[in-house]
Amino acid sequence: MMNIANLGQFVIDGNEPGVIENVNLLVAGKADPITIINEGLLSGMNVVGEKFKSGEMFVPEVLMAARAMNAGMDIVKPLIADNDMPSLGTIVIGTVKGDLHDIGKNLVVMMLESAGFKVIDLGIDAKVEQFVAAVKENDADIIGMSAMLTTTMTYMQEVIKACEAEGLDVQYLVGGAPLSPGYSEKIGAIYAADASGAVDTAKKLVG
Ligand code: B1M
Repeated sequence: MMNIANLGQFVIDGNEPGVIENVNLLVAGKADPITIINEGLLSGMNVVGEKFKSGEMFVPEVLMAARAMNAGMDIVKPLIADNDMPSLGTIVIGTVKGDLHDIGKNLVVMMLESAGFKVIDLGIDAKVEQFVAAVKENDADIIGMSAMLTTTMTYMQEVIKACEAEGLDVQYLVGGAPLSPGYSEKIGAIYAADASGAVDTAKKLVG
């Protein structure tokens, strides 16, 4: 029978067919779905996060690993009752209004999901009303905003002001090339430089 610990290596290698085959073997062998996720898929993705942070892995490899992990998740998720799914917290995320860049944001989404967060992805060109509605609907802990243009990053402050006006109890995580820690602090948000940093920061925010 397939060893769960070995499954992590298929994720690290971005070997999607390998992940699918071995998750199916584990499921057929009656392995616990939560254990498959935690000790196989997520533990592999954690290694990927560390390697990305230390510069040992690069964006395309991380994307392949995340795709492989998600393929495994797609098999296991239907076997788990919603209440049993491990979740560190809920994050509503989007690339802000006027901005169509989503490669970095998608990477952040994948890493957050891999780390165990429930992520509601508003996609690109996300507007104040969408953020507010999604936070209310999902009782979210964090709003994540991405911007790649100097002309769109200022919109983040509008989202924060609107949420404050609505009295929403939520924290703000921001990132994207034109952002800086100083600017983020000024608008009342926490900055993360990359996808691994976003996961570390999100964990601290809900911890
Ligand atoms: Co655009 N673009 N682009 N572009 N584009 C940049 C950003 C630019 C720096 C290029 C340049 O001029 N050198 C420049 C911005 C200048 C500025 O404002 N300072 C620029 C411009 C000007 C434009 C247009 C205006 C061009 C035009 O039409 N005249 C236009 C704007 C469209 C719009 O958004 N309204 C435009 C369009 C496009 C494409 C559509 C062609 C394409 C986007 C495709 C897509 O995303 N689906 C595109 C691309 C690909 C780029 C570059 C080349 C690459 C961006 C990227 O994907 N990087 C970029 C130049 C560059 O960065 N070298 C450029 C890889 C990605 C993994 O990194 O997005 O930084 P990044 O994400 C990182 C971190 O920033 C961080 O983590 C990620 C992963 O580690 N991060 C977060 C991101 N979001 C986060 C959120 C978090 C935490 C961390 O918490 C929530």
